[in-house]
Amino acid sequence: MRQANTFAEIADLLRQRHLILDGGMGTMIQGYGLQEGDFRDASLEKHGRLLKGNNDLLSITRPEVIREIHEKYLLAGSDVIETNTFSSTSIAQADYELESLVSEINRASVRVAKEAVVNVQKKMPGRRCFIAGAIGPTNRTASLSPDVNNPAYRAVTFKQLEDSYFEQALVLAEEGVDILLVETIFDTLNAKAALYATERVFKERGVRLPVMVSVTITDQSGRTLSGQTAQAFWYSIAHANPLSVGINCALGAHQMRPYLQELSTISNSYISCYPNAGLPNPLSETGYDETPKDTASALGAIADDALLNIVGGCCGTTPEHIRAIRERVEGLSPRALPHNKGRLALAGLEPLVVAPENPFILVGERTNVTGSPKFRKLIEEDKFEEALSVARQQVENGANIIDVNFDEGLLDSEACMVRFLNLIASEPDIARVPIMIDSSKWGVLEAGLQCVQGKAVVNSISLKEGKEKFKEQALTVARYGAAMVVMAFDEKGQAATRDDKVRICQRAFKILTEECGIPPHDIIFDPNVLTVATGIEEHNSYAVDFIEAVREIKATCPGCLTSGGISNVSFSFRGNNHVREAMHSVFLFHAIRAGLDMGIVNAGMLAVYEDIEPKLLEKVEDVILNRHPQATEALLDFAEQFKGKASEKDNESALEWRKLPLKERLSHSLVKGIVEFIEQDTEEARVQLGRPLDVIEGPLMDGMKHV
Ligand code: THG
Repeated sequence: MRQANTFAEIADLLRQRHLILDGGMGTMIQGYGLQEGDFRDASLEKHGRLLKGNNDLLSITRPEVIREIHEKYLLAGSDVIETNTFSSTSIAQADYELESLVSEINRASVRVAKEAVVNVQKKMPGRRCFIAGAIGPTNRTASLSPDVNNPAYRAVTFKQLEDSYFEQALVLAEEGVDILLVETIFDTLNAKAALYATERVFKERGVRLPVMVSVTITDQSGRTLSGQTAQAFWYSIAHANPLSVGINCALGAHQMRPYLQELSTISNSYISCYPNAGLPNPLSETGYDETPKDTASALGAIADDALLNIVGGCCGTTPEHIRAIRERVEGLSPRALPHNKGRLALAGLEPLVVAPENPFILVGERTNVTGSPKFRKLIEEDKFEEALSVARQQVENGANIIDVNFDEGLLDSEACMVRFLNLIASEPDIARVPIMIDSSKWGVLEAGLQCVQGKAVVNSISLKEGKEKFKEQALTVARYGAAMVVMAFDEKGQAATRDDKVRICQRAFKILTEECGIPPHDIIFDPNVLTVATGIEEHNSYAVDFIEAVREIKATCPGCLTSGGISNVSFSFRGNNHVREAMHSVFLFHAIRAGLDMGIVNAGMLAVYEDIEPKLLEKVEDVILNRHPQATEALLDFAEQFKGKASEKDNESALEWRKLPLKERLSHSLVKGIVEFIEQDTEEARVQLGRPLDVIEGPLMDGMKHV
C-alpha cells in the first residue's frame, strides 16, 4: 500500500525538533458565548433536540468561529491542528439525533481547517501546517457494562464502533487530512475498533496516512478507565504501528510523567503529550488551574529529559498556552526513537512479555468445556458467573494466560465465548492476564477477538484448509492485534512425526513472515502434543517427536515461539492424576530445555520435576523419552498403586476431604485457604454448638493451630 507523502515530511521534522499540536477547542468555543441559535442553520431549524453543546456542528453552522480558533493556534505556533470532529461519529451524534449529518460535519470540519491553513500561509508564506483528523472515543464503552446487574451486557459492540469510526475516518481521509488522530482513549477496545476502521479506510483508498494514538490515564491509579496500565495499552495497540503514541486530557502534564516514561521505554513510535491545563477550576477564566507558564513548565520538565516528540494542550489550554509550550521546548532535543527488538508482548489489564529471558509461560487450560468436566457442567447449567471461579482459580494458581474454549456440539459456542469474555472483563483479578481464545471454529475466534481489549492469542489457525484461507485468517487476526497459535496441520492432516511437524511449521513461517508481513514474535507454533503410552507402538515416539520438533523449529524459524497442550500427552493415564502430573512435569522439563516457550496446563497441578519419586521418575522418563520398548507396560504396572489416589493439588476431583468430620473439614479449609465451603461448614458448626462464639473459640481456633 502506498504511504502518503506526509509520512516522510513529518518524520523529517520529528527527527529535528518537537512537533507542536494545538490546544483546547471546547474552551475556546466557550469564549464566544454561543447560544442555541448558533448551533442551527435553516435545515436544522425544526430539529427536535437541543443542539447547544454539540460543538462539532459549528463547523457547519458557524464555520468562521472554528476557522478563527484554528488560525489562532497556527499563529501561536502549532504545526498540527486538529479538526473539530471529536464527536463526529454516528454513535456520539446519536445523542442529538444527528447521525445523518456525520459525513457532512466531518467534511465541513476538514474544509474549515484547510481554509485556516490557507489564511495563515497567506500571512506566513512557506509555513508548513498539518491537519489531523480528530477521532474521539465516543460516549460508549465496549469493555464495560453500564448495567451493574448484568456485567456481560454491552451498550455498544466492536462491530458497531468499527462501522461508526469507518464512516468518520473515510470522510476525513477523502477530504485530505494529513494525519488521523485517535484520541482521548478511555477504553482500548474502542480504540482497537477505531484502528481497525482506519486500516479499512487505508485499504479501501489504497493509501496509508500516519496515525497518532493518544490515551487518557484517568487518575493516579495509572490506569485507563477500562482498567489497563499504560504498558498494557501500548501492547494492545502496537499492531497499528502508529506514528505516535501518547497521553492527553485528564491529568496535568506533571502527573503523566511516569506513564510517558513507560511508553517512551517500550514503544518504537514517537511520543506525544497534550495535557489539560491542570484541574478544572470554575473560578479561573479558562475554567482550569494552570496558566500558560504552568503548563509550559510542566511539559518542559518532561521534554528536558528527552521523553517527548509531540506536545500540545487539551481541555483548558489556549493559544497562549501553546505559544508558551512552543517557546519552552524550542531548542530541546526531541526523544530519539529506541530500537527495541521484537518480542511477544501480550496484555490483559496488565502486560505480559514473553521473552527468552523470562520464565516459561503457563496457559491455564481449565476454562475449557472439553477439558474440564466442572467447567462444562457450570456452562451447561448456565452458571456463567460461577464458571468465572474456574478462571480465577487458574490465575491464582499461577496461570499467566487463560485458554478459553467452548467447542462443544450442544453449545452455541460463539454466544458462550462472547458472554464469558465479557464477564471476565469485569473481573480485574482475572482480566489482568491475557486471553487465549481457543476454538476450531473461525466464527468463534473472531467473535472472541471483538470482545478483548488487551492483546490476545488466537488458538488456533493452520494450513488445514489450504494456503489462501490460512493467509486470510492470519491477516485478520493480525488486524485485530492478536498473536496466533499455528498448529502443525496442513491440507493432508495433522503432523505426528518430527519431520512433518518441522516441515509444516517452516512452510507456515515463510508464508506468514514473507507473504503476510506478520512479525515472527506474534507466531506461536504448536507442533501437536499427542498421547503416548496408548499401547500402539507408533505412539511411543510422540513426546520425543514433539520435543525434537520444538528444537528444530526454534532453530530454523527465528523469533517465533512454541507452545503445546501438555495434558494431551497423558490421556492414556486418565483417572491416575498422580502419574499424569509426573508425566507433565517430565515432558515439560525436556520440552522447555528444547526451547518450548509456553504450555497449556492445569495451572496449580504441576509436580516439581525434582520432587518426583525416583522410581516413578525413571519409569515416566522412559515413556516420555521412549527409552525402551517395554516402557509403557512398565509404567502401567507401576502406576497401578497410584490409581484413584487423588492428587494433592487437584482441586477439582479431590473432594474426598468433604467426607471428613466437621472439625477436620474446617481445619482443612483453613490450612488450604479454601473459601468455598466455609459458610456451609461454619453454619453447621453453629447449629451443632448453638453460639457463634463457640464456633470461633472451638473448631475454628483448633483449625488455626494447623495453619
Ligand atoms: N494445542 C492447542 N490448544 C489446545 C490443545 C493443544 N486446546 C485444548 C487442549 N489441547 C489443551 N487443553 C486441555 C485441557 C484439559 C485437558 C487436556 C488438555 C485434560 N482434562 C482432563 C481430562 O480430560 O482427562 C479433565 C479431567 C478432570 O478434570 O477430571 O486432560 O494441544 N493449541
